[in-house]
Amino acid sequence: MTLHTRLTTLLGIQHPIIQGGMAWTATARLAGAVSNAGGLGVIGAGHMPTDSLRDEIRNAKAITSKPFGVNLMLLTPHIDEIVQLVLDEHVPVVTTGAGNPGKYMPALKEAGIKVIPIVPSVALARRMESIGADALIGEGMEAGGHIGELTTMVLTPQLVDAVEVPVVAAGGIADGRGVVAALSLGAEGVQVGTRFMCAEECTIHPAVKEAVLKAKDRDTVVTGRSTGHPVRVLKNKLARQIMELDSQNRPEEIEALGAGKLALAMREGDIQMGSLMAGQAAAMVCRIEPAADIIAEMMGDAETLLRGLAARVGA
Ligand code: TUI
Repeated sequence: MTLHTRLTTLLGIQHPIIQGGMAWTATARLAGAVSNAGGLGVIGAGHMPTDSLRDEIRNAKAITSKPFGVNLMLLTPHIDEIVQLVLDEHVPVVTTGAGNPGKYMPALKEAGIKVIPIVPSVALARRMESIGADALIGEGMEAGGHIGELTTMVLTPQLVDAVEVPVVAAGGIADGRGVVAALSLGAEGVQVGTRFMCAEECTIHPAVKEAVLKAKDRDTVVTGRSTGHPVRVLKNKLARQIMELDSQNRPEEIEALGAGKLALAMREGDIQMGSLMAGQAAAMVCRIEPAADIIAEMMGDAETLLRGLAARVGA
């Protein structure tokens, strides 16, 4: 059995799993592996220079002939140039994060690109659907990185009730149980970030993978609320310094202290002074393994669980 939803049909993928487009983390190697395994691999553009992203997109095309996506991080200053690049490169799917992609929607749609905005609220979801979003990712605050206020458990069903397009649940989903829970809430797919940080093909520094593997249930914290851009990270020295500045309401100093710290973690492996963006599901990640194994296990367990539930109610 495979799970088909409107999302798998829309994207031409085998399994309803989108890999989170994590900045400095989701490179072509991970995205290509996820797409080859039947999910949707996504390159995280983050603050990447345009030339580097072009190379990454071409690498992904060399690794996989299947659909893949690019996540546009809308706070990046050269976002106009990045949008032009994904248009020029005919990237099949775009997800967007950290803002409202409205300005870019007409050009992306015109080019035949499937656009899937990540939204933290019902109001933004409705707006995105009205301007042509093909699907929506509702991201709960269990997720890592920049987050909204609502949990996946309450955001997902409200989005499903508010819009017609397929809804993808994100935040806190790392195994087959999460997939079934998301489907039960009406989602037609899941986005998984943190678990893919520990995929073999994920190119982040091994010290960060170790930190994710070690993480327990209460090891993430939300920092930077005073800046208006709250970010969930694994607790470390940097997180404690930012929390202290948050408590003193000194947002400018947080912005200055945070600059470049995601790359410091993911590329250099500085797990004390780097920004270890990861979701609460870090505590559920137990091993480093190929992306294909992550997808096969999640979908296999989801299917077994669905059958078990059906048997329990005598269906
Ligand atoms: O975008 C993410 N996660 C991210 S982006 C990122 S890079 C960054 N680093 C420091 C500060 C800020 C960003 C790290 N992690 N997830 C998707 C997501 N999008 N979560 C929340 C949102 C969101 C928030 C507000 C989407 C739209 C939005 O709209 C506000 C508006 O303009 O209406």
